[in-house]
Amino acid sequence: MDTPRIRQPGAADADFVVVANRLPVHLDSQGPDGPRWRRSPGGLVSALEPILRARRGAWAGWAGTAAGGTPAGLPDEDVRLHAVPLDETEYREYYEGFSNTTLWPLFHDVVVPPDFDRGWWQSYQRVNQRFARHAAALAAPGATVWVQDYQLMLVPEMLRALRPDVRIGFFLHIPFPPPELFLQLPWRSQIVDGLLGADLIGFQLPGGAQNFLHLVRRLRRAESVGHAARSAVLGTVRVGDREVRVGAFPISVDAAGLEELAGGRTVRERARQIRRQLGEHRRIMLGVDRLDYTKGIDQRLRAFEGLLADGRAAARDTVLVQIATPSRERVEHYRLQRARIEARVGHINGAFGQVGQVPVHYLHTTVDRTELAALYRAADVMLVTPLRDGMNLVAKEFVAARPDLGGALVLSEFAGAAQELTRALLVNPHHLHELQDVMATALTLDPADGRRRMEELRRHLRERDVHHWARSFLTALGGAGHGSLLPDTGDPATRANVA
Ligand code: ADQ
Repeated sequence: MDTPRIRQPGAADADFVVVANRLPVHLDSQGPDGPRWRRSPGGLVSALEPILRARRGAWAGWAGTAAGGTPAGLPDEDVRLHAVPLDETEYREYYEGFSNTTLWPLFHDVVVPPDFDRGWWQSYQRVNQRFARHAAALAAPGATVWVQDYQLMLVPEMLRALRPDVRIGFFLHIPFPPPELFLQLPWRSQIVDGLLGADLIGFQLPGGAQNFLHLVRRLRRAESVGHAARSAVLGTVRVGDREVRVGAFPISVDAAGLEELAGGRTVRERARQIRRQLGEHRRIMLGVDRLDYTKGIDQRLRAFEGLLADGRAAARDTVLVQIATPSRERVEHYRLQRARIEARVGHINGAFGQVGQVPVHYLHTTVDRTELAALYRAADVMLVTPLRDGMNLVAKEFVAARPDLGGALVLSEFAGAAQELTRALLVNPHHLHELQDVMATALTLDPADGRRRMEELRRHLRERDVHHWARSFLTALGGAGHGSLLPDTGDPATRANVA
C-alpha cells in the first residue's frame, strides 16, 4: 500500500468498513496522471490493515485535500480507500469549529474554554450524515462498520437508520469527560443518541466508559443501564429492543515493528550521531508531541527553566529536544499556544545558553519514523507530560523503541497510558515543583533501577500491542451468537473478550 489509490463509490460489497475523519493517506504530489498518494504513518492503519485485507475491507474518510476534494482513482485490490468530500466551509465549521474548538477542549477537562456555535453544530450534523451515507453505500449486507473518534459521534445512529442490518462499533480516541462537563454541551442529548446507535461503544479507559454510563443514567431512564463486568465490557444500555455494550479498550502501538526498527543499524547509527551532535557528555531530555495545548509542552519548558535556574541542570550538561508537529494551525488557541511556547524557548535559550550551546532545541516539524526512533533511542529522559490525554502513543512508542532498556520515562498521571505504564516516573504536570523534582530524579536515575523499570514496561507492551487492541474490540463487537469477526490467531484477546 505504498502508493494507494482512492476509489470512487462502488458496489456495497465490503464486509468490514472503517469510517474515520481522515483516510490513512495524504497527498504527496500532483503528477501528470493525477494525484499521488502516500500512506500516512500510524498505529491505527497498521492494526487494521491485516483485517481490511482479510475481510474485503474498505476505509472511508476525508482525503485531506481542499474544496470539492474527491480525488480520482481506481480501485485498489488490497485495501480499498474511499474518499468522503469536504468543502472549505465544512472543513472550517465541522472540523476546525465543532470538532476542535467545541468537542476537543470540552472533552479535555476544559483546558481552554470550548466555543458553542449553532452553525458549527449544523455543519457537524451535515458532515456526519454524509459519512453515514458513504458508509451505508460501501457496506455489504450484514457487514461490520467501525466508526472512529469524536468527529463522527452522530454516525452510528445515522448509519443504523440507513442500514439496520450492519453491526456498528464506535471507538473514542480521546477522553470521555465527567457528566458535569459533558452536560455543558447544548447538543448533549443528540450526541449521546448518536453514539447509542452503535452495538459497542469503546473508550480508552474504564473511567471514560463509566462517565458515559453515568451520563446515560442521567439523560435517559436509569433502568436502561445494566452492568456487565465481563472482560473489557463494563456496562450495557438498553435502547428499544437493542442492547448497546460499553467498554474500555486501551489503544497501543505496533510494539514488535517499532522494536525492530529501533534495533536496526540505521536507527542505532543515527541515534549515536544525534548524541554526538548534541554533545556526548550531555544528558538528553526529549519531548515529541503534536503542538496542542493539552500536551503540557509549556509546563514542561517552565519546569526545565526552573531546573536551569536553581542549578539542578545546566546547558553544559543537559539539553531538552522538543519536537512539535504543526497542528490545527488556523485555530486560535493553537496559534496562541505556539506563540507562548516559542517565546518561552527563546527566553530560556537567551537566559541560559551560550554560543554553540543552547539548552533547548525546538523543532516545529514532523519527523519520519526512522528519525523518531533514533530520537527515542538517543534520549536519556522522555518527557510525556500532557494535562489530559486519551492514551498518548508517544509514551508507548518510546518504551517499544528501547530494547536496550535505557532511558527513563516521565509520564503524566493525566495520560491514559499512565494506567498501564505504572513503572514510569508518574507526575502531576499541573504541579510545577513536582514536575521539576521528577525531571531531576529522571536525570539522575540509578541505571539498574531504570533498566528494571523499562523491562517491566516492555513486558506489558509486548502483551498489549495495537493488534491486541484491535482484536479485543472486534471480538467484543462480534458478540455471542454472531460468530467471531476474526480467525482464531491464538491471541488471548481473541478468546478472552467474547462477550
Ligand atoms: P494524538 O493527540 O495525536 O492522538 P498521540 O497518542 O501522542 O496523540 O499520538 C501522536 C502520534 O503522532 C504518535 O504516533 C507520534 O509518534 C506522532 N508524532 C507526534 N509528534 C510527531 C512529530 N513531530 N513527528 C512525527 N510524528 C509525531 C489521539 C489522542 C491520544 C491517543 C491517540 C490514539 O489524543 O490520546 O493516544 O489519538 O488513540
